[in-house]
Amino acid sequence: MLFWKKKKEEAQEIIEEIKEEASGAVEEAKEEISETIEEIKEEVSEIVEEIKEETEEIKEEIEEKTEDIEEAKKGFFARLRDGLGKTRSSLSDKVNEVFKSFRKIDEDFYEALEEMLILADIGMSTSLEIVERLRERVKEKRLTEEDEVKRELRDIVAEILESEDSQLKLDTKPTVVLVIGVNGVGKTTTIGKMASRLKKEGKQVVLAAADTFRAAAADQLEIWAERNDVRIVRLQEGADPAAVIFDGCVSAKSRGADVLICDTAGRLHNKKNLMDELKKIYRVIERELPGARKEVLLVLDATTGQNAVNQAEEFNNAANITGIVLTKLDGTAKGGIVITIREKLGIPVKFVGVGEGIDDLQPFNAQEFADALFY
Ligand SMILES: Nc1nc2c(ncn2[C@@H]2O[C@H](COP(=O)(O)OP(=O)(O)OP(=O)(O)O)[C@@H](O)[C@H]2O)c(=O)[nH]1
Ligand SMILES: [Mg+2]
Repeated sequence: MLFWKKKKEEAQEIIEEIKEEASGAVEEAKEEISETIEEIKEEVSEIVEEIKEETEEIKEEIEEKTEDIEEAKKGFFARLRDGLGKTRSSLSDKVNEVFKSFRKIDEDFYEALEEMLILADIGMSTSLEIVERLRERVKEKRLTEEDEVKRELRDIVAEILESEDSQLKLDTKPTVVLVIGVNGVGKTTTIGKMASRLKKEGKQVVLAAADTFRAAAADQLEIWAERNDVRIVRLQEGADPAAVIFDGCVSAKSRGADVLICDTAGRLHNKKNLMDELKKIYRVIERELPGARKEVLLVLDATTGQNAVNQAEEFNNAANITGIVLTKLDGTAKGGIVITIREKLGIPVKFVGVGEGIDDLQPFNAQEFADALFY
Protein backbone atom coordinates (compact mmCIF):
# COMPACT_ATOMS: atom_id res chain seq x y z
CA MET A 1 0.00 0.00 0.00
CA LEU A 2 2.76 2.27 1.00
CA PHE A 3 4.39 1.61 -2.27
CA TRP A 4 1.31 2.71 -4.23
CA LYS A 5 0.87 5.76 -2.10
CA LYS A 6 4.43 6.76 -2.81
CA LYS A 7 3.99 6.16 -6.52
CA LYS A 8 0.83 8.26 -6.48
CA GLU A 9 2.62 11.09 -4.73
CA GLU A 10 5.43 10.88 -7.25
CA ALA A 11 2.93 10.97 -10.09
CA GLN A 12 1.23 13.92 -8.45
CA GLU A 13 4.55 15.75 -8.28
CA ILE A 14 5.28 15.02 -11.93
CA ILE A 15 1.84 16.30 -12.86
CA GLU A 16 2.44 19.46 -10.81
CA GLU A 17 5.79 19.97 -12.52
CA ILE A 18 4.25 19.47 -15.94
CA LYS A 19 1.47 21.88 -15.01
CA GLU A 20 3.96 24.48 -13.87
CA GLU A 21 6.03 24.07 -16.97
CA ALA A 22 2.95 24.23 -19.16
CA SER A 23 1.65 27.33 -17.49
CA GLY A 24 5.12 28.92 -17.83
CA ALA A 25 5.10 28.09 -21.53
CA VAL A 26 1.59 29.46 -21.88
CA GLU A 27 2.65 32.65 -20.10
CA GLU A 28 5.66 32.96 -22.38
CA ALA A 29 3.58 32.32 -25.48
CA LYS A 30 1.03 34.86 -24.27
CA GLU A 31 3.75 37.44 -23.78
CA GLU A 32 5.20 36.68 -27.18
CA ILE A 33 1.81 36.95 -28.84
CA SER A 34 1.00 40.22 -27.13
CA GLU A 35 4.42 41.57 -28.07
CA THR A 36 3.82 40.58 -31.69
CA ILE A 37 0.37 42.17 -31.54
CA GLU A 38 1.93 45.36 -30.17
CA GLU A 39 4.48 45.33 -32.96
CA ILE A 40 1.81 44.78 -35.60
CA LYS A 41 -0.28 47.54 -34.03
CA GLU A 42 2.65 49.91 -34.18
CA GLU A 43 3.38 49.00 -37.77
CA VAL A 44 -0.26 49.41 -38.77
CA SER A 45 -0.52 52.77 -37.04
CA GLU A 46 2.68 53.89 -38.76
CA ILE A 47 1.24 52.86 -42.13
CA VAL A 48 -2.04 54.60 -41.28
CA GLU A 49 -0.10 57.74 -40.36
CA GLU A 50 1.83 57.58 -43.60
CA ILE A 51 -1.36 57.12 -45.62
CA LYS A 52 -2.93 60.02 -43.74
CA GLU A 53 0.03 62.24 -44.49
CA GLU A 54 0.06 61.24 -48.13
CA THR A 55 -3.69 61.84 -48.39
CA GLU A 56 -3.20 65.28 -46.85
CA GLU A 57 -0.48 66.04 -49.36
CA ILE A 58 -2.64 64.88 -52.26
CA LYS A 59 -5.54 66.92 -50.89
CA GLU A 60 -3.36 70.00 -50.67
CA GLU A 61 -2.10 69.43 -54.19
CA ILE A 62 -5.64 69.08 -55.51
CA GLU A 63 -6.65 72.24 -53.66
CA GLU A 64 -3.70 74.14 -55.09
CA LYS A 65 -4.44 72.92 -58.61
CA THR A 66 -8.13 73.80 -58.24
CA GLU A 67 -7.14 77.25 -57.04
CA ASP A 68 -4.82 77.62 -60.03
CA ILE A 69 -7.60 76.60 -62.40
CA GLU A 70 -10.06 78.97 -60.71
CA GLU A 71 -7.45 81.74 -60.81
CA ALA A 72 -6.79 81.12 -64.51
CA LYS A 73 -10.52 81.06 -65.24
CA LYS A 74 -11.09 84.24 -63.27
CA GLY A 75 -8.03 85.78 -64.88
CA PHE A 76 -9.30 84.96 -68.33
CA PHE A 77 -12.78 86.30 -67.69
CA ALA A 78 -11.53 89.40 -65.91
CA ARG A 79 -9.02 90.15 -68.64
CA LEU A 80 -11.60 89.65 -71.34
CA ARG A 81 -14.06 91.79 -69.42
CA ASP A 82 -11.50 94.50 -68.79
CA GLY A 83 -10.24 94.20 -72.34
CA LEU A 84 -13.74 94.67 -73.59
CA GLY A 85 -14.14 97.60 -71.23
CA LYS A 86 -15.25 100.19 -73.72
CA THR A 87 -17.44 97.90 -75.76
CA ARG A 88 -18.93 96.50 -72.64
CA SER A 89 -19.71 99.83 -71.10
CA SER A 90 -21.18 101.13 -74.30
CA LEU A 91 -23.11 97.97 -75.17
CA SER A 92 -23.91 96.72 -71.72
CA ASP A 93 -24.89 100.12 -70.36
CA LYS A 94 -27.12 100.75 -73.33
CA VAL A 95 -28.77 97.35 -73.05
CA ASN A 96 -29.31 97.97 -69.37
CA GLU A 97 -30.78 101.37 -70.16
CA VAL A 98 -33.22 99.81 -72.61
CA PHE A 99 -34.22 97.26 -70.00
CA LYS A 100 -34.64 99.92 -67.34
CA SER A 101 -36.73 102.23 -69.44
CA PHE A 102 -39.34 99.59 -70.13
CA ARG A 103 -41.54 98.20 -67.43
CA LYS A 104 -42.54 95.26 -69.49
CA ILE A 105 -41.26 93.32 -72.47
CA ASP A 106 -43.43 94.65 -75.28
CA GLU A 107 -43.07 95.71 -78.91
CA ASP A 108 -41.64 99.09 -77.90
CA PHE A 109 -38.98 97.32 -75.89
CA TYR A 110 -37.96 95.15 -78.86
CA GLU A 111 -37.82 98.18 -81.14
CA ALA A 112 -35.65 100.10 -78.72
CA LEU A 113 -33.35 97.11 -78.31
CA GLU A 114 -33.08 96.69 -82.07
CA GLU A 115 -32.21 100.33 -82.54
CA MET A 116 -29.63 100.19 -79.79
CA LEU A 117 -27.93 97.12 -81.28
CA ILE A 118 -27.76 98.72 -84.71
CA LEU A 119 -26.27 101.88 -83.21
CA ALA A 120 -23.73 99.73 -81.38
CA ASP A 121 -22.25 98.66 -84.72
CA ILE A 122 -23.75 95.22 -84.69
CA GLY A 123 -25.21 95.71 -88.15
CA MET A 124 -28.77 95.87 -89.31
CA SER A 125 -29.47 92.28 -90.33
CA THR A 126 -27.67 90.80 -87.32
CA SER A 127 -29.53 93.09 -84.94
CA LEU A 128 -32.86 92.15 -86.52
CA GLU A 129 -31.95 88.49 -86.27
CA ILE A 130 -31.00 88.76 -82.60
CA VAL A 131 -34.20 90.57 -81.67
CA GLU A 132 -36.33 88.21 -83.74
CA ARG A 133 -34.89 85.20 -81.94
CA LEU A 134 -35.31 86.93 -78.59
CA ARG A 135 -38.95 87.68 -79.36
CA GLU A 136 -39.61 84.01 -80.16
CA ARG A 137 -37.82 82.69 -77.12
CA VAL A 138 -39.45 85.08 -74.69
CA LYS A 139 -42.84 84.06 -76.01
CA GLU A 140 -42.03 80.36 -76.05
CA LYS A 141 -40.56 80.30 -72.56
CA ARG A 142 -42.96 82.93 -71.20
CA LEU A 143 -40.14 85.02 -69.79
CA THR A 144 -41.05 88.16 -67.91
CA GLU A 145 -38.13 88.93 -65.61
CA GLU A 146 -35.42 91.31 -66.78
CA ASP A 147 -32.66 88.89 -65.72
CA GLU A 148 -34.19 86.00 -67.63
CA VAL A 149 -34.60 88.04 -70.80
CA LYS A 150 -31.06 89.36 -70.53
CA ARG A 151 -29.72 85.84 -70.07
CA GLU A 152 -31.63 84.77 -73.16
CA LEU A 153 -30.13 87.68 -75.08
CA ARG A 154 -26.65 86.62 -73.99
CA ASP A 155 -27.33 83.04 -75.04
CA ILE A 156 -28.63 84.10 -78.45
CA VAL A 157 -25.52 86.19 -79.06
CA ALA A 158 -23.38 83.24 -77.92
CA GLU A 159 -25.25 80.94 -80.34
CA ILE A 160 -24.58 83.33 -83.22
CA LEU A 161 -20.91 83.45 -82.28
CA GLU A 162 -20.63 79.73 -81.69
CA SER A 163 -18.68 77.67 -84.17
CA GLU A 164 -17.30 74.16 -84.24
CA ASP A 165 -14.16 75.55 -85.80
CA SER A 166 -13.21 78.15 -83.26
CA GLN A 167 -9.98 76.35 -82.38
CA LEU A 168 -6.79 76.39 -84.39
CA LYS A 169 -6.53 73.06 -86.16
CA LEU A 170 -3.06 71.74 -85.63
CA ASP A 171 -3.63 68.19 -86.79
CA THR A 172 -0.68 67.82 -89.14
CA LYS A 173 2.95 68.12 -88.19
CA PRO A 174 3.75 70.74 -89.14
CA THR A 175 0.66 72.86 -89.59
CA VAL A 176 1.19 76.08 -91.50
CA VAL A 177 -0.44 79.20 -90.09
CA LEU A 178 -0.53 82.02 -92.59
CA VAL A 179 -1.29 85.40 -91.07
CA ILE A 180 -2.74 87.99 -93.43
CA GLY A 181 -4.40 91.40 -93.16
CA VAL A 182 -3.88 95.04 -94.08
CA ASN A 183 -1.06 97.00 -92.46
CA GLY A 184 -1.13 97.96 -88.85
CA VAL A 185 -3.92 95.60 -87.81
CA GLY A 186 -1.62 93.64 -85.51
CA LYS A 187 -0.40 90.66 -87.55
CA THR A 188 3.16 90.58 -86.24
CA THR A 189 2.09 91.19 -82.65
CA THR A 190 -0.51 88.43 -82.93
CA ILE A 191 2.16 86.03 -84.20
CA GLY A 192 4.40 86.87 -81.25
CA LYS A 193 1.59 86.25 -78.78
CA MET A 194 0.49 83.09 -80.58
CA ALA A 195 4.01 81.68 -80.59
CA SER A 196 4.19 82.23 -76.85
CA ARG A 197 0.86 80.49 -76.33
CA LEU A 198 1.77 77.51 -78.52
CA LYS A 199 5.17 77.16 -76.91
CA LYS A 200 3.56 77.04 -73.48
CA GLU A 201 1.42 74.20 -74.81
CA GLY A 202 4.63 72.36 -75.58
CA LYS A 203 4.55 72.92 -79.33
CA GLN A 204 7.66 73.52 -81.36
CA VAL A 205 7.24 76.70 -83.38
CA VAL A 206 9.10 78.17 -86.35
CA LEU A 207 8.41 81.71 -87.57
CA ALA A 208 8.78 82.83 -91.17
CA ALA A 209 9.27 86.55 -91.75
CA ALA A 210 7.56 86.67 -95.14
CA ASP A 211 6.83 90.37 -94.75
CA THR A 212 9.87 91.33 -96.78
CA PHE A 213 8.45 94.70 -97.72
CA ARG A 214 10.63 96.46 -95.16
CA ALA A 215 13.53 95.19 -93.06
CA ALA A 216 11.95 96.53 -89.88
CA ALA A 217 9.12 94.04 -90.27
CA ALA A 218 11.48 91.07 -89.96
CA ASP A 219 13.32 92.82 -87.12
CA GLN A 220 10.05 93.19 -85.27
CA LEU A 221 9.27 89.50 -85.71
CA GLU A 222 12.80 88.60 -84.66
CA ILE A 223 12.28 90.39 -81.34
CA TRP A 224 9.23 88.21 -80.73
CA ALA A 225 11.21 85.10 -81.75
CA GLU A 226 13.90 85.96 -79.20
CA ARG A 227 11.36 86.67 -76.50
CA ASN A 228 9.76 83.30 -77.09
CA ASP A 229 12.99 81.50 -77.82
CA VAL A 230 11.69 80.09 -81.11
CA ARG A 231 13.42 79.78 -84.43
CA ILE A 232 12.87 82.38 -87.14
CA VAL A 233 13.74 82.29 -90.83
CA ARG A 234 14.22 85.56 -92.69
CA LEU A 235 15.74 86.85 -95.89
CA GLN A 236 16.91 90.25 -96.98
CA GLU A 237 14.50 93.15 -97.52
CA GLY A 238 12.67 92.89 -100.83
CA ALA A 239 13.14 89.12 -101.13
CA ASP A 240 10.33 87.03 -102.54
CA PRO A 241 7.93 86.20 -99.68
CA ALA A 242 7.42 82.74 -101.21
CA ALA A 243 11.17 82.14 -100.85
CA VAL A 244 10.95 82.87 -97.13
CA ILE A 245 8.00 80.50 -96.83
CA PHE A 246 10.08 77.89 -98.68
CA ASP A 247 12.90 78.28 -96.14
CA GLY A 248 10.34 78.15 -93.36
CA CYS A 249 8.93 74.87 -94.69
CA VAL A 250 12.39 73.35 -94.94
CA SER A 251 13.29 74.46 -91.43
CA ALA A 252 10.00 73.25 -89.94
CA LYS A 253 10.41 69.90 -91.67
CA SER A 254 14.01 69.34 -90.67
CA ARG A 255 13.32 70.25 -87.04
CA GLY A 256 10.13 68.25 -86.83
CA ALA A 257 8.33 71.45 -85.75
CA ASP A 258 4.62 71.40 -84.93
CA VAL A 259 3.71 74.81 -86.31
CA LEU A 260 5.14 77.13 -88.92
CA ILE A 261 3.70 80.63 -88.53
CA CYS A 262 4.17 82.99 -91.47
CA ASP A 263 4.02 86.76 -91.19
CA THR A 264 3.02 88.57 -94.39
CA ALA A 265 3.14 92.14 -95.63
CA GLY A 266 0.02 94.21 -95.16
CA ARG A 267 0.25 96.07 -98.37
CA LEU A 268 -1.49 93.81 -100.80
CA HIS A 269 -4.59 95.95 -101.08
CA ASN A 270 -5.23 94.93 -104.61
CA LYS A 271 -7.19 91.74 -104.84
CA LYS A 272 -5.27 90.35 -107.80
CA ASN A 273 -1.94 90.95 -106.07
CA LEU A 274 -3.16 89.22 -102.99
CA MET A 275 -4.50 86.26 -104.89
CA ASP A 276 -1.32 85.87 -106.95
CA GLU A 277 0.85 86.15 -103.85
CA LEU A 278 -1.20 83.65 -101.91
CA LYS A 279 -1.35 81.22 -104.83
CA LYS A 280 2.42 81.28 -105.04
CA ILE A 281 2.73 80.75 -101.28
CA TYR A 282 0.20 77.88 -101.35
CA ARG A 283 2.13 76.24 -104.20
CA VAL A 284 5.35 76.35 -102.20
CA ILE A 285 3.69 74.92 -99.10
CA GLU A 286 1.93 72.24 -101.13
CA ARG A 287 5.19 71.20 -102.75
CA GLU A 288 7.36 71.30 -99.63
CA LEU A 289 4.84 70.06 -97.10
CA PRO A 290 2.29 68.06 -99.04
CA GLY A 291 -0.86 67.42 -97.07
CA ALA A 292 0.02 69.91 -94.33
CA ARG A 293 -2.95 71.71 -92.83
CA LYS A 294 -3.07 75.37 -93.69
CA GLU A 295 -4.70 77.81 -91.30
CA VAL A 296 -5.20 81.15 -92.97
CA LEU A 297 -5.89 83.72 -90.30
CA LEU A 298 -7.17 87.13 -91.25
CA VAL A 299 -6.27 89.75 -88.69
CA LEU A 300 -8.76 92.59 -88.29
CA ASP A 301 -8.49 95.69 -86.16
CA ALA A 302 -11.68 96.03 -84.14
CA THR A 303 -11.23 99.79 -83.73
CA THR A 304 -11.97 100.21 -87.44
CA GLY A 305 -15.51 98.94 -86.96
CA GLN A 306 -17.47 98.55 -90.17
CA ASN A 307 -14.27 98.92 -92.16
CA ALA A 308 -13.00 95.69 -90.65
CA VAL A 309 -16.14 93.97 -91.91
CA ASN A 310 -15.47 95.31 -95.42
CA GLN A 311 -11.87 94.09 -95.26
CA ALA A 312 -13.05 90.68 -94.17
CA GLU A 313 -15.40 90.53 -97.16
CA GLU A 314 -12.65 91.50 -99.58
CA PHE A 315 -10.07 89.11 -98.21
CA ASN A 316 -12.63 86.35 -98.06
CA ASN A 317 -13.19 86.69 -101.78
CA ALA A 318 -9.49 86.38 -102.48
CA ALA A 319 -8.26 83.87 -99.94
CA ASN A 320 -9.53 80.77 -98.30
CA ILE A 321 -9.69 82.20 -94.80
CA THR A 322 -10.08 79.64 -92.04
CA GLY A 323 -10.27 82.00 -89.09
CA ILE A 324 -10.31 85.56 -87.89
CA VAL A 325 -8.21 87.23 -85.24
CA LEU A 326 -9.85 90.37 -83.98
CA THR A 327 -7.31 92.67 -82.36
CA LYS A 328 -7.42 95.84 -80.24
CA LEU A 329 -10.70 95.00 -78.61
CA ASP A 330 -9.26 96.72 -75.55
CA GLY A 331 -9.26 100.09 -77.24
CA THR A 332 -12.67 100.24 -78.79
CA ALA A 333 -16.35 100.42 -78.18
CA LYS A 334 -16.87 98.49 -81.40
CA GLY A 335 -16.44 94.94 -80.10
CA GLY A 336 -19.93 94.25 -81.38
CA ILE A 337 -18.48 93.79 -84.85
CA VAL A 338 -17.39 90.29 -83.77
CA ILE A 339 -21.06 89.42 -84.04
CA THR A 340 -21.44 91.05 -87.44
CA ILE A 341 -18.38 89.33 -88.87
CA ARG A 342 -19.49 85.96 -87.62
CA GLU A 343 -23.01 86.41 -88.93
CA LYS A 344 -22.12 87.96 -92.27
CA LEU A 345 -19.14 85.90 -93.29
CA GLY A 346 -19.64 82.72 -91.39
CA ILE A 347 -15.91 82.61 -90.69
CA PRO A 348 -15.11 81.62 -87.11
CA VAL A 349 -13.33 84.10 -84.89
CA LYS A 350 -10.44 82.09 -83.46
CA PHE A 351 -8.60 84.61 -81.30
CA VAL A 352 -9.17 88.03 -79.84
CA GLY A 353 -6.46 90.54 -78.98
CA VAL A 354 -7.14 92.56 -75.84
CA GLY A 355 -3.86 94.39 -75.37
CA GLU A 356 -0.28 94.73 -76.50
CA GLY A 357 1.19 92.31 -73.95
CA ILE A 358 2.38 88.79 -74.68
CA ASP A 359 -0.58 87.25 -72.81
CA ASP A 360 -3.17 89.47 -74.41
CA LEU A 361 -4.24 87.06 -77.11
CA GLN A 362 -7.09 84.81 -76.12
CA PRO A 363 -8.75 81.89 -77.83
CA PHE A 364 -12.25 82.90 -78.70
CA ASN A 365 -15.02 81.41 -76.62
CA ALA A 366 -18.51 82.41 -77.75
CA GLN A 367 -20.32 82.07 -74.43
CA GLU A 368 -17.58 83.80 -72.46
CA PHE A 369 -17.47 86.58 -75.00
CA ALA A 370 -21.22 87.08 -74.93
CA ASP A 371 -21.22 86.98 -71.13
CA ALA A 372 -18.39 89.51 -70.97
CA LEU A 373 -20.15 91.71 -73.50
CA PHE A 374 -23.48 91.89 -71.68
CA TYR A 375 -22.18 91.68 -68.17
N1 LIG B 1 -4.14 97.82 -77.76
C1 LIG B 1 -3.79 96.85 -78.59
N2 LIG B 1 -2.81 97.06 -79.48
C2 LIG B 1 -2.48 96.06 -80.31
C3 LIG B 1 -3.13 94.82 -80.29
N3 LIG B 1 -2.58 94.05 -81.24
C4 LIG B 1 -1.62 94.79 -81.83
N4 LIG B 1 -1.55 96.01 -81.29
C5 LIG B 1 -0.67 97.15 -81.66
O1 LIG B 1 -0.92 97.53 -82.97
C6 LIG B 1 0.26 98.04 -83.58
C7 LIG B 1 0.48 97.37 -84.92
O2 LIG B 1 0.75 96.02 -84.71
P1 LIG B 1 1.63 95.14 -85.71
O3 LIG B 1 1.67 93.79 -85.13
O4 LIG B 1 2.90 95.77 -86.02
O5 LIG B 1 0.71 95.16 -86.97
P2 LIG B 1 0.98 94.52 -88.40
O6 LIG B 1 -0.32 94.07 -88.92
O7 LIG B 1 2.05 93.51 -88.31
O8 LIG B 1 1.47 95.79 -89.22
P3 LIG B 1 2.32 95.81 -90.60
O9 LIG B 1 3.48 94.89 -90.40
O10 LIG B 1 2.70 97.23 -90.74
O11 LIG B 1 1.40 95.38 -91.69
C8 LIG B 1 1.37 97.79 -82.59
O12 LIG B 1 1.64 98.97 -81.90
C9 LIG B 1 0.79 96.76 -81.64
O13 LIG B 1 1.34 96.83 -80.34
C10 LIG B 1 -4.19 94.63 -79.33
O14 LIG B 1 -4.85 93.57 -79.23
N5 LIG B 1 -4.48 95.67 -78.51
MG1 LIG C 1 3.84 93.31 -89.28
